[in-house]
Amino acid sequence: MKLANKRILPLSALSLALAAAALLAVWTQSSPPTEALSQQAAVSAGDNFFEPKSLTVTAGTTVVWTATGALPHTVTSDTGQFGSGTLNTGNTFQFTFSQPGTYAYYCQFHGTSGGVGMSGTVVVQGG
Ligand SMILES: [Cu+2]
Repeated sequence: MKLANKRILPLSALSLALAAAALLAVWTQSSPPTEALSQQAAVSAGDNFFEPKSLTVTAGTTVVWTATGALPHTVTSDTGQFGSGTLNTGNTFQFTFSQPGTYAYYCQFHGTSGGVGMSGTVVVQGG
C-alpha cells in the first residue's frame, strides 16, 4: 500500500495544479476590462404607473424600462430627449443618461408631461 500511495500523491498534486490553472483561466477571462464597466438601472412600466416613479442614478447610467403590465405604454420625455414609441408587454426601451440633471417623462396613453398621471423622473447625478 505504501508504494501505491507514493504513486497517487504526485498525480493528485498534478490534478490540483491543473484544476487551479483552469479556474484561474476562467476567472481571468470572465473579468471584464475596467473601462467597459457600465451602470444599468431598471424601471418597470406597469398598469398604469412607473416603478420606481423617481429614480436616481449617476451620469453614464443606462436606464432600461420594461413593460410589465397588460396594457401598452410609452416612455416619452417631457422635453423630447427620448421616446420609446409603443411598448407592449415584455418590450424594453433603454436610454443612457450622460449629463447630470432631472429628466421628466410620461406615458402618452396614461399621462401627460408635467408629472400628470402615469409619469416619472430620472435624476442624474454627476459621476
Ligand atoms: Cu401607460
